[in-house]
Amino acid sequence: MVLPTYEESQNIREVLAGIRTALPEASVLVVDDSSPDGTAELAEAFGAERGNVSVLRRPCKSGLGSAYREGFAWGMRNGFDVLVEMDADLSHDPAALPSLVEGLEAGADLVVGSRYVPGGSIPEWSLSRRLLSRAGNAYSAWMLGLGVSDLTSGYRAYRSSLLGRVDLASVRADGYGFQIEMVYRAVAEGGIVREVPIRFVDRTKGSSKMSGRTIVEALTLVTLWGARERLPTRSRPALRQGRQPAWSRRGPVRRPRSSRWAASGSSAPSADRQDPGAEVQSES
Ligand SMILES: Nc1nc2c(ncn2[C@@H]2O[C@H](COP(=O)(O)OP(=O)(O)OP(=O)(O)O)[C@@H](O)[C@H]2O)c(=O)[nH]1
Ligand SMILES: [Mg+2]
Repeated sequence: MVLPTYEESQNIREVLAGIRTALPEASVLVVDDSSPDGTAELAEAFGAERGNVSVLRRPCKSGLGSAYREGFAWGMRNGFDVLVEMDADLSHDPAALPSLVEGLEAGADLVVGSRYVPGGSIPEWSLSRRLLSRAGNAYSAWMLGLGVSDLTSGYRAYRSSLLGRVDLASVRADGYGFQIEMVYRAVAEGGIVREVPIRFVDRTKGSSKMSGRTIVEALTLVTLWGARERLPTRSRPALRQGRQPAWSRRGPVRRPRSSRWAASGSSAPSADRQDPGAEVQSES
């Protein structure tokens, strides 16, 4: 479990206790950016009492994307087969952890805890906030041809073997963009992505660190990537160059609902297309 923290002193003990209840065997890595409120010390104290908590202290606030990159690299170096990410502000209910891990056991490479599949919910959000999030997700899915309804969710489980194929050091985005980029790259690597429903609640303690800048960054990157997807194959950059399409490795795949091929009226990719395919499944 990788938990990025910045000033989560009011939440960290409760989050760690919830994880311990939901997945008693899980090892937790808290990636803390020298929170002035003593979050790292509280996590270490919890670990001293209950065990199995490590704290990676970074010198200054360096962003969510880089915290996850360092946390995943730590997890892979230490030989973990499954790496889970979640926020440390109690927006993500630790009780949902087993369903994420079960999704991997059922064959997925990435399981996204989704607010937007049947059974998922965000009970407290206003209609306008809901619409903004849905629109951003729908735009990103359409631009990138991904059949995932909650691309910005930060509650996920990855197979390490998938993360090992993604060049983490070159992942550019932070915040919401980081979550979108990771699905995009997972699919580009032929990963099987699945969504399971989660209930997302707003934090009640501490303050949000997300800014409008991360929304602008995410939309800008998605637009650039989507434009690149629409270039002729030979003009595409290294991310997709030279990769054998996933459908030729794995046999037939279900196309993402919003894929370009579906949009262009074709139900299946033709053999000469260079775009990687991916199996994207939802579970209600
Ligand atoms: N290490 C580290 N953690 C961060 C940083 N920014 C945010 N976090 C953590 O990342 C998680 C998500 O951050 P939040 O501020 O809750 O952002 P959010 O959940 O997308 O937005 P809200 O809906 O406003 O809560 C929390 O556990 C934060 O403590 C950072 O720069 N470094
Ligand atoms: Mg939050």
